[in-house]
Amino acid sequence: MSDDALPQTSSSPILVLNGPNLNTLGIRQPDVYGSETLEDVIELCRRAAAAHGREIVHFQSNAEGALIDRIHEARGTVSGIVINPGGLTHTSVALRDALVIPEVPIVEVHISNVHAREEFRRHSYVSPIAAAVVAGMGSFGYAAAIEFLLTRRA
Ligand code: DHK
Repeated sequence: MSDDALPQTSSSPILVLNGPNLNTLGIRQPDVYGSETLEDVIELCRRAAAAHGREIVHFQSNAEGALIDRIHEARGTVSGIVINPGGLTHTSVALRDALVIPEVPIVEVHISNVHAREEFRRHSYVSPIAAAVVAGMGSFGYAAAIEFLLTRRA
């Protein structure tokens, strides 16, 4: 990876990243994570971006390394990142280290209110490097995150 100036512009797409197990949305614990599928969530994100004439790119993986590789690729090509790191939120220094590499604002999203659940979900390695954190708003949290990134003042 070079240290060249980042070519991304303010109209570059928003990268929406989903970590482990989020491919099972709609099936997994619907009382906690809702009945919408990941496809539904991505469609919601697309609409939230399209309302501002903007686009998203989406990537989901159950593998930490694949998420990190995708974040590396995002450098210079995206204007912001919306990430639900799933369980890696609470465990992954490597994911957090990767997220600062693209040098764009990050919003951390959790569908559930992680603070009202088990104690281990209250700590996030990502929150300290995020511009904002959303938890407990269900799938709407992704749309809120995109709206925030597309309307915030730098
Ligand atoms: C999703 C997960 O998979 C959990 O590991 C997190 C998060 C919470 C969510 O609420 O979206 O603890």
